[in-house]
Amino acid sequence: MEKLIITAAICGAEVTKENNPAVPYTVEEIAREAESAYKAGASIIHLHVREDDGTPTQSKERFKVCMEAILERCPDVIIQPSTGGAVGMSDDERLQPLELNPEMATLDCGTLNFGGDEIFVNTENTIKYFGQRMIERGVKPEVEVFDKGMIDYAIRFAKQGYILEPMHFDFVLGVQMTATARDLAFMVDSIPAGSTWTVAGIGRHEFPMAAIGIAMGGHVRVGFEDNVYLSKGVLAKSNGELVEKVVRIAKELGREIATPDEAREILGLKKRK
Ligand code: KMH
Ligand code: ZN
Repeated sequence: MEKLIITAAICGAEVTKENNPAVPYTVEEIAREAESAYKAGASIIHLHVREDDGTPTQSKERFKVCMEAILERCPDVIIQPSTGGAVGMSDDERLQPLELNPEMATLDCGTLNFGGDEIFVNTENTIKYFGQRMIERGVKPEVEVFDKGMIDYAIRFAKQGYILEPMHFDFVLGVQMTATARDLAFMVDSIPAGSTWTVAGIGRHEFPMAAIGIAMGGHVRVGFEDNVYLSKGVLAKSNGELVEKVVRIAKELGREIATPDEAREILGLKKRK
């Protein structure tokens, strides 16, 4: 089987220090959490950034400082900024980190309920606009899908030239859709041949989905954005602890861990100078 790419979603936009005091806000905290995940075996950092008080921001300047701080500690890691940002942000606000020419960025392929009255809006025009901007800048999208209909959107938009193939999908399970082995198998079966995929199980689904994903030959995302617990009732002390647990599961199942350069090879990324 291919080596395992571990993505660490270290920060997110919704989780707070009240959920887990180790959730990073400041530049120093974000760099610390990225380094802990990288040293444990993560080759991709999925990045949201915050103001020092925890307010989510898509500011290009804040991303720049955070990305530089991460690369100082993890020189070869792949940084994948979010273009999802936080619920309620405008398209252009969300797209700011693309101006820094990252190797990858997320491309959310549909609108969904996000708890309470919150709706995470991604209209057809938003998806096309984001896809086009990523093509222009040579940024590989991580096609983020929260249900099977979003895969169908991605396939349609790829046919129309808004997303380049082969696509790399991230199945985020346990938000809109349930997170079972059957769900994951259905998602994997629904993507075009030649695509790559990662699974991100939310909350208590994080490690069961990781284990199934590893056994199926896919890739895995963990991190505070998705889950703050190492096991039931035990808060993780760092993102690194969550990545270490995935590495232990992978070793038991005979999957080797991909370095950032091996992840680039698998995903067809060109390393930025
Ligand atoms: N924070 C969510 C509203 C992404 O990173 O692209 C969007 C999100 C998805 O987290
Ligand atoms: Zn995110």
